[in-house]
Amino acid sequence: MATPLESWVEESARLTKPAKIVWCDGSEAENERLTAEMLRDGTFIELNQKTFPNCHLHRSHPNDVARTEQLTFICTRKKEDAGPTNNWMAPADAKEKVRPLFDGSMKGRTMYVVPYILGPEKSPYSKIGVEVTDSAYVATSMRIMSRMGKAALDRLGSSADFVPGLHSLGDLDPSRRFIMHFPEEKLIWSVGSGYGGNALLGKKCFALRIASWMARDQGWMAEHMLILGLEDPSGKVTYMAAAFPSACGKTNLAMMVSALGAQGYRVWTVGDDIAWMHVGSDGMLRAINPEAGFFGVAPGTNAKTNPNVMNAANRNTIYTNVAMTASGEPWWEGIDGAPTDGLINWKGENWTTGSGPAAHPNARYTVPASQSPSLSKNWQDPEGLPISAFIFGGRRARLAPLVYESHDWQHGVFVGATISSETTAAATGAVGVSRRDPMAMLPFCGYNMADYFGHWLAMGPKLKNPPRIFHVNWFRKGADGKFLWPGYGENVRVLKWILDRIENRAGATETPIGCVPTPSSLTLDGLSISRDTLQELLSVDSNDWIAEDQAVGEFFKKFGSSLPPAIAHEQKALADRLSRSTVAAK
Ligand code: OXD
Ligand code: MN
Repeated sequence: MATPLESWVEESARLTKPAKIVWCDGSEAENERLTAEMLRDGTFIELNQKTFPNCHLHRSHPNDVARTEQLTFICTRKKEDAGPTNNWMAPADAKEKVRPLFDGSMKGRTMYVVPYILGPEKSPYSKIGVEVTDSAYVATSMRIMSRMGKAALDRLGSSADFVPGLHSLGDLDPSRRFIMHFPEEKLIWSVGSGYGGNALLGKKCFALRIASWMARDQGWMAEHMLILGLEDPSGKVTYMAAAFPSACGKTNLAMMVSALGAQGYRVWTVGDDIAWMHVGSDGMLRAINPEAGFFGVAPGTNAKTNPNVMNAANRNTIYTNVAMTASGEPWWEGIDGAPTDGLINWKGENWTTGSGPAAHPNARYTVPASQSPSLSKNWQDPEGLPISAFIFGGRRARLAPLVYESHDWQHGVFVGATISSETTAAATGAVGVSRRDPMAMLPFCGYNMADYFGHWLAMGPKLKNPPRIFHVNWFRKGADGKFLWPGYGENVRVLKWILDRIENRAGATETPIGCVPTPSSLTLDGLSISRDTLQELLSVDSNDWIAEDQAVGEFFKKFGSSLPPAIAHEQKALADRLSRSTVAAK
């Protein structure tokens, strides 16, 4: 008798009508074969194999270069279960609309069956997905981003406990592009895109949208968070998880080379994008990284901003939409070194000064986590690593201080629910526009965000030692429009303050929004930063915050009566603290 997986693959093949079906085993030999095929048909362009062994360049269709949030749907029976921040379609309508696009979409093409594990192979918290796709690029990318192939099939056996994801490139026409999630039946359908989060279905579709739904039902958390360990001079490692919106520096922070290395503070990478967290038997929140690779934004990456990834991405790496030098090396804006003669842009054209960016602003590297010199030796701990702090952040040119700590769990959930950031090239649409992005999950929460806030509120009391909750802002600018804080490796100074708060040894000043560092509690030796700049970085302007809190109130109105009362209470309590502080200042 056919297993549930075999039946679903047969059903998918009946619909999409591929010329042949290949079950991926994840082996080296298979990877070599797919790579050779892609080099032959032009899907891959060979990079310089001497300096970048086993590295390849893929150029996606120019209209298919980022996640398309407007074409991404949560398909639940009841509209209110998707909530006001998601696009919604009824499951039957979604299938009726999209099925014809899959009908015969793989004619003359190969269907790859890509089984994968999200999370460490032996972890009880890991889960299995199977993606059926007509893109060899997707299959080889999934091999880097997850534990793909035989290990997943062995773990699955004849069980039906997997998340199926049907993917086809279709005709790549945006008017026939849909990324559909059916959380009630744990199913994903994606058609018309071959790019990133739209096509690598284990990432945003399963590990965040479907998993957040499962996590709410099952009492755990699936979050858009990096996981890092901060080692102190005694060798003790404290783990932290941080949520920043897309392309706001999660990968760089997770892989940071610490500016306080000489003092014994080092940063270890566990994950750069997604954290799955369960209540451990010790009452701590324990995090695993469901992924096995980094799909990071290339532009802006260099030996200063992320030396570890520069060392990791020089072998076995797939590059997408970067530029290529005359000697066949990847190139992008912000890399070390100016553009050289003969540069080819991301579309495959000769690049000339003034002809626009050579690399697409959302160009990516796909690199195995195991290649990073910063990878924690515990990154595959099956029980997950204990999280002592959550850090929220975004790009805020004004307003938010360098770092502040929330008063307690409920207040911290409010802080996370109100984060806001300027949009980036990770999604299509205008760049640089401020938007609220609660917990950096706005594009990734698979259910009603008001219920998601409720789930967060409910998680705190289940923990003996809930993580302390902080907010950071590396992007504050002075009156001259320049960044006030140097960022990158220097951000370890803020992580150290967070650690010192956890260990009850750092001073802080109470403000209406939370506790900010006293200037002397930050370790600033070796950094040239003036007293005035520091003061500006840490300042909290009550009048600006009153306007912010009112905007937050407006944002929350979209959730109507589903907004948890505790969140509304926090918004009001902040307004009261702010008005008391402006009265006191008069
Ligand atoms: C990503 C994103 O690719 O958040 O990680 O867009
Ligand atoms: Mn992300």
